[in-house]
Amino acid sequence: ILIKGHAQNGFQANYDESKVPPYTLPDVLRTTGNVAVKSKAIWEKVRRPEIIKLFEENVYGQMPRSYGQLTYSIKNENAGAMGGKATLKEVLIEVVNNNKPVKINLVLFVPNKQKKPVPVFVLINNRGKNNTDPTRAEKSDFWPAEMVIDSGYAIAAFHVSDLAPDDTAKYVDGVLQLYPEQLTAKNGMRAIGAWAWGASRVLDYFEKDADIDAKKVVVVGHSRGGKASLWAAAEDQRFAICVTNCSGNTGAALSRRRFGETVGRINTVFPHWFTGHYKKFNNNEDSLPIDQHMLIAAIAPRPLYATNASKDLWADPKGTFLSLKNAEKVYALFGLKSNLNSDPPAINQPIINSQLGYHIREGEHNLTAFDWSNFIKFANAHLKK
Ligand code: GTR
Repeated sequence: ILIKGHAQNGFQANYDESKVPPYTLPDVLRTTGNVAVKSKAIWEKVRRPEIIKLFEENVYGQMPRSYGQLTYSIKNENAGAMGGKATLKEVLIEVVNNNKPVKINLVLFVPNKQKKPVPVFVLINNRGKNNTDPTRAEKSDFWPAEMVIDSGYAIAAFHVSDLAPDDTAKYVDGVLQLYPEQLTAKNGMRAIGAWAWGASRVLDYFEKDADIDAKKVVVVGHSRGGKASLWAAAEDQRFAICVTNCSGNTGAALSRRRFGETVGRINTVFPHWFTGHYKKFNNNEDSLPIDQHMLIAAIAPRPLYATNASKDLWADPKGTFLSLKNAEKVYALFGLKSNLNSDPPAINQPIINSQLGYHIREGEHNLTAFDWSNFIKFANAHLKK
């Protein structure tokens, strides 16, 4: 089967459930020192930090802990945007380190009717910049800003190229200039790490914007952006909710299933996304010290919403659902229930009232108005209680 939109480069993907090899997931509730994790305290003090470290070391790379300076300026403000429904702010966020700047261009709409501060959705935009057109001359379901504003939320977006261009050679022209030691280190961050780091800098800005409730930031990403939204929420516990849309391999899907995209394929076609050490696991998934259910678990107890699309087997819908299922026991340590059944829900039947939410949408690999309408419902269910 050739899944549309994804060049196969001679790579043979498995789409046959009966050919998924037998595998054993690392136990999310057992420390590397072989101690069973039975309390929230041990989870938070020992196991969660251990898991974050394993992902840094083996998958996404180190996250720089500090930076020299963060400043911002409002480049454009329009209180009469969207026919008076919203205030547009175009914000330039600038971070300087090692005497080098990185500039993040944030587009932000804040609803005018709502009492401030308001919760916000922020999209890590990995597609065309026209998807987040501040003039609204162009509108796109990839970022349906009017719908989000009408629901009483602010909506923001930044483009990944501001942090690290999505290109095997040019990815170094961004954040990595600020942290040259990351580039030489085998466990240094690469493009996906840089995008996630950028999401945290946007959150730093939200903390300074009186219109925004920085304790209610929903980080959203699609596909490669969804890998970054997961990593951002895992690394930075200030994010209130994580949304990962069709994130697939090295996103929300289990690597050991080797269904659709695999670690070897992703590292070959996108060598600039993950840390150098990750290449050791090409065709060697069983020796990974983690699997992606542990990334979901690292986000606990915060609500997480994952999605797939029925025609996007490349992103392994079943493997995504199983990641969530295998993270449930960590949420349970916090006394939080997930209302996922043992099998994935039917197509277009979202599971919203659950700490771990999920839907599989009819259609192709994409981020659509249907997806967003459910992110809003999920945020309503979790942020308004
Ligand atoms: C594909 C890649 C996926 C996913 C996707 C996208 O080519 O194999 O991992 O990131 O691109 O971002 O749409």
